[in-house]
Amino acid sequence: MTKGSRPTAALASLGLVLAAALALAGGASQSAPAPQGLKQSWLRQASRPAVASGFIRPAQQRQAPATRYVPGRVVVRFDAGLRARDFRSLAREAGAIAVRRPSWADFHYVEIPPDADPVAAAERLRAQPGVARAEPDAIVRPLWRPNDEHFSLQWHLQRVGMEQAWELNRGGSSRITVAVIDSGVAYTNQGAFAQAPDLAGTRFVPGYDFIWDDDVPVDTDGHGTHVAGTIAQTTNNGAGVAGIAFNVGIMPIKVLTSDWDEENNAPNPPSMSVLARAIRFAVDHGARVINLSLGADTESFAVESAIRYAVSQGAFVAAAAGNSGDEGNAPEWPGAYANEIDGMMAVAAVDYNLARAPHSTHRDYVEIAAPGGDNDADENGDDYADGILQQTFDPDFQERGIFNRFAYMFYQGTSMATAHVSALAALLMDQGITNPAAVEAAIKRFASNKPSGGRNDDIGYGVIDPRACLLGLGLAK
Ligand SMILES: [Ca+2]
Ligand SMILES: [Ca+2]
Ligand SMILES: [Ca+2]
Ligand SMILES: [Ca+2]
Repeated sequence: MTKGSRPTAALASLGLVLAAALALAGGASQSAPAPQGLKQSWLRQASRPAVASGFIRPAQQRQAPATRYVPGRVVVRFDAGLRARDFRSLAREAGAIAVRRPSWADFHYVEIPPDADPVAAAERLRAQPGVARAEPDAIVRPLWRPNDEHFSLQWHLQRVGMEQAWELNRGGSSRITVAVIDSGVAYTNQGAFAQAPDLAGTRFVPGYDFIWDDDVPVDTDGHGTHVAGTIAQTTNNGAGVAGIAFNVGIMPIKVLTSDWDEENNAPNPPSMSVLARAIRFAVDHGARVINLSLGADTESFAVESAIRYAVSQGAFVAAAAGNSGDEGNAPEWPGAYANEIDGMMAVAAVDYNLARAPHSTHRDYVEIAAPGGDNDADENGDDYADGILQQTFDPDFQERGIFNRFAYMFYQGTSMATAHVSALAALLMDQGITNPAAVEAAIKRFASNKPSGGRNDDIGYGVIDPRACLLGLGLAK
């Protein structure tokens, strides 16, 4: 057991330990002009809820760099009918060294001294009679960068190269469903429950609430909403933050409880048998990826059997390695099954430097690592804790049983790392890998920061490298 003192093997989420360093109130009125006063523009620490820790500095790191040009060259189209001899002399008069026509082009390269200003040279050439068009040869930046307001604070996406990976697969597609088996997700507006504003454009497919035995698996904790955000937060909507596989469908399934669920006498405990049933539900309802950001401290044949069923049916399973790396390093199940099951991976958490985060459990079942954050550090110097940033409940309200107020929260944990791996698996599935064992093999093979000897207990086979994975798949095709 990671939490509480239940008599049976109770499940606990593996992400809330030291969840900290919050941000911005979101809420239903997120896009309205500062209706909630200071909270709209101030960040604050979870442990110091009333104290602002600094302003968000939007766009500072997101401004596009000044346009750059290929040196020594202007791209020119001469007037039709102009002879080669004519445009050579014409170009020389404008300070050019040579003229040549590249293949597959309806233009010429006019070569200029490498230290000459290509913008000015293009202008001079344009002024020449006989020149129809002339332009400096701007460098193409292949990187698509989502326009979400706080993407610059999501170091965990940038450090694993998501901008480059999105060039190959921009967020997957609705063909793939990822089951988030967790504390529920703030995915819908219903009664006192609200959808997180930055999930408004996210696709959801029907799930189930195994705690309350109903088909509205809303979150009462915030953990599942945060995890779902890393996988498929509404992205490139100009607001909030980004997720990795933002076009997939999320299937919210509730198996974890909050204090609120317990105080209100939820009929079912967050147990391993409940988890086993939830996994089978997800598989039988079409989930291709199953995210398990949770754990218990004992084995369960029921859960192991459900996971083996999942991979046999073509569903990839990602499970958290555990958060006791600096507190006894005890194993967690189901994560501890992962090294015996092809198509299921146990995920360790790394910090900004892509080294094992102190909390991340380091045992022989760890197979891969992904950013899980370290809220005690600020290695990237952005004045915020190095946690994983997503939108979820504002804890000041959540702890009072109010589930319609949201904030951007830096969480840390192997839960957060696991969500990165699930999302990558979803992109690979979307690319056409249908076998979960092949997904696992690709994620391992194309990992970055591989440890010497190929594997260690800290980070398994290395840190996920989404671009290399997707590219490797393409080359193999
Ligand atoms: Ca419910
Ligand atoms: Ca967003
Ligand atoms: Ca495995
Ligand atoms: Ca930081």
